[in-house]
Amino acid sequence: MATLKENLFEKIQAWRPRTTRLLKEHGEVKLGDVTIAQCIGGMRGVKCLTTDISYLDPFEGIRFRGYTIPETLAKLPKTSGVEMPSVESFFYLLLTGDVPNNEQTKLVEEEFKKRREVPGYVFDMLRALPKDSHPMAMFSAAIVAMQRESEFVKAYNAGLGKMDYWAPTYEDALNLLAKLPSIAAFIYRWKYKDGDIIEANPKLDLGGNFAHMMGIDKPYDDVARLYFILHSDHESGNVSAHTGHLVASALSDIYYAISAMINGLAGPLHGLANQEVLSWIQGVMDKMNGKLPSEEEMKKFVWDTLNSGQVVPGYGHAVLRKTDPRYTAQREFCLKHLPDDPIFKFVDLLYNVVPPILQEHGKAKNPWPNVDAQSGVIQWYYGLREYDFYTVLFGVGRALGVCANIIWDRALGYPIERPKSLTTAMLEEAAGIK
Ligand code: HAX
Repeated sequence: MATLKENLFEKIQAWRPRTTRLLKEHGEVKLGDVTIAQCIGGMRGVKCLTTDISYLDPFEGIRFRGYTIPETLAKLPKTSGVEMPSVESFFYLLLTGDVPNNEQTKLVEEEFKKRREVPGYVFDMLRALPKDSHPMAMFSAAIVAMQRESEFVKAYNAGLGKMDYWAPTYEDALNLLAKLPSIAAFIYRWKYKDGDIIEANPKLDLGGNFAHMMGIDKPYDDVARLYFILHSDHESGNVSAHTGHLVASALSDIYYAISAMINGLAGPLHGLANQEVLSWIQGVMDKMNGKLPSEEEMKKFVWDTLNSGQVVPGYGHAVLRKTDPRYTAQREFCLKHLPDDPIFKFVDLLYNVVPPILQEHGKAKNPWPNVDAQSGVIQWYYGLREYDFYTVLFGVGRALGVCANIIWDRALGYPIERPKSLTTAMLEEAAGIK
């Protein structure tokens, strides 16, 4: 049977002529114009990136390799006794575009298992950091510390040709992805559990092993699988995916690129919003002495946040214009496993209260909840209450999508990214006001 890398290479060879043809024969075709508002306003809606790993429709939400979230969860193979597909089967889909059978899933499982050992110096380095460092800073540092392991750098320095860049990038990506769960779990147990580290269990899949190393019982293995899958990719323009792609476009290796990706994810407007949501909820709960507020009381808390000039975390999105299906998938999980949980009730009450308020407030283009509004409640329920760790979980998931993207960037020979900037005076001149 062919290896994962051989299967991928077959896909790459079949894909390359499509990109070449578009560039050579249709490179001048226009996809849109850029307005001053887009130039000043964070390039919102400018069509200037290509990815085939996922696509985000404003109203439908994310599709991974053409499949919606419910389709993805239904189509991927599952082992008996678990509710969610394995992360390994999902990564096969992201990387190759094919829904794997059990044998193909095994190929990824074996790749991850043989690459799982984390170099000892990474743990030494983490132990040397102040314990009050943010877990995202620890995670980013651990990843970049492994840069010396890069196969891409070795091959590049030895004179590798451009068409082959993808191959050592694939090695780096798999080497890194296989290690991220152990590093994340180490950070958690080191920082919050007195350094009581739980060794990996090589018999388990990535999600199961992560739950084991975190020291959290079933069904947290399924929570981990669902969480990593849902957070993996959201096309290429969001801060984390774009940062990973941008840094890798300079031919910086995967370790530099994914460490940078983590740094972008750590912002409160992006991945850190899941931490912010829980912290916001806890703040309200403290004020209510643990009691669930009435709808009227909740409205007042939301308005107080807005009136103090802050955003309501977990609501709004730069692209989406409806409830995030990643929110819905997690909500369904909550309805099944923790319907009576007080924080879930709280989150559900917010779902009723916040959108009309944001509409009345009149600023946010999307008043609906995003992925981060729902994800913390599940973690909290299963005992992971140190909410500044939540974005690390997001990072483990997001790395799956960004690594798959970077491998394909290299396979298709995407160049260094370099958009053009203008001065304010130039914009004024274009507007005819100068
Ligand atoms: N609460 C209050 N105001 C909001 C808001 C919210 N949830 N969402 C947007 N707005 C405001 C913006 O701050 C902006 O105000 P100004 O004109 O004063 O600058 C205005 O509405 C227009 O913003 P927008 O065009 O609707 O949204 P953007 O594309 O600029 O930003 C954000 C998208 C996700 C950053 C934004 O909605 C936000 O800050 N949400 C809260 C934080 C959050 O949940 N982030 C996670 C998003 C999902 C994600 O990436 N996860 O990782």
